[in-house]
Amino acid sequence: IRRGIHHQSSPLVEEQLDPFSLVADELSLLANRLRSMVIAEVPKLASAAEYFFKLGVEGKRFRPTVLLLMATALNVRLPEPPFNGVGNAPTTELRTRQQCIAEITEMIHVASLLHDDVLDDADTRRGISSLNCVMGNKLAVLAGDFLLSRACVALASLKNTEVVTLLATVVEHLVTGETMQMTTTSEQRYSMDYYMQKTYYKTASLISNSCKAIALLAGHTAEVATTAFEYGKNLGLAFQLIDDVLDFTGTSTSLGKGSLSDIRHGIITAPILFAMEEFPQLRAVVDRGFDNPENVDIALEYL
Ligand code: GRG
Repeated sequence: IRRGIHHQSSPLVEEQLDPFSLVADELSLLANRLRSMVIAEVPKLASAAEYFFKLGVEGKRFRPTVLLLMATALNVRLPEPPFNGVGNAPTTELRTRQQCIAEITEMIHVASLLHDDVLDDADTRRGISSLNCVMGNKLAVLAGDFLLSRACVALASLKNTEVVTLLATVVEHLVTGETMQMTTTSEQRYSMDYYMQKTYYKTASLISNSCKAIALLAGHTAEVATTAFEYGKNLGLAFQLIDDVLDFTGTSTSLGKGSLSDIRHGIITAPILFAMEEFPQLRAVVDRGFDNPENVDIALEYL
């Protein structure tokens, strides 16, 4: 950021600071690889599974970008004395295996989006009609299952049991986070700890565990792998906090889905929890529920 401030007039520097442009070539390779990895035998399933891998509806590719940058950072190791000048260069094979983690992560992510839209009865995703809206709930669920299966096969091909366990556990975490959200009791609803735990499972676990997988594949120590995990965890939590703020401040066009969807579903996120700390009277408004749109407007006044 500091470099950006000093060189604001230089488009070259700005471009170098854009994390997505740093891995642009690999992201287009990933897009092609993903398209070939999600081809299904039965035509209906094939069109459902490829729905969010088509050009223009690929999403931000936040997770693959973080992972490819993490790989870049971790594959270059500081020489340890006595340095013999060889042995530290990252191999193409290593990079390919890390690209595979980025692909698996994106497939798990899209599978979770497909299931999430069914559970929420959402009609928009990534600026277009959700898959459940276009092909129905049943095919959307099956397409998500299919993507998870393809992700498992790709994971197995890495032949690294620790990495398999990490990413298989992420699927459990996604399901756990979603269940926590669905079954929140009135007491848990106002607990910041509960919100953070749910957010770790729902969003941060995928990013943190895949960052750790990148470090393990590069042959780093458990200590470095844990640091990569912590980095991914904090980034994932921050990502969700911003996503929650955007739900209040964004428009349907900027979000690619309806705004105010959390509060309308009665889901209490960080902006409300923080506002409640400052304005305890907000609790009575939240307790009334948000079936009545007027109550949504009253709650928004506090934010
Ligand atoms: C089948 C794996 C699986 C899970 C089932 C439904 C469910 C359990 C989990 C839902 C998890 C979920 C959707 C969490 C929200 C994570 C999140 C912030 C999504 C939005 O990510 P972006 O903004 O989306 O990166 P794009 O579209 O840009 O990829």
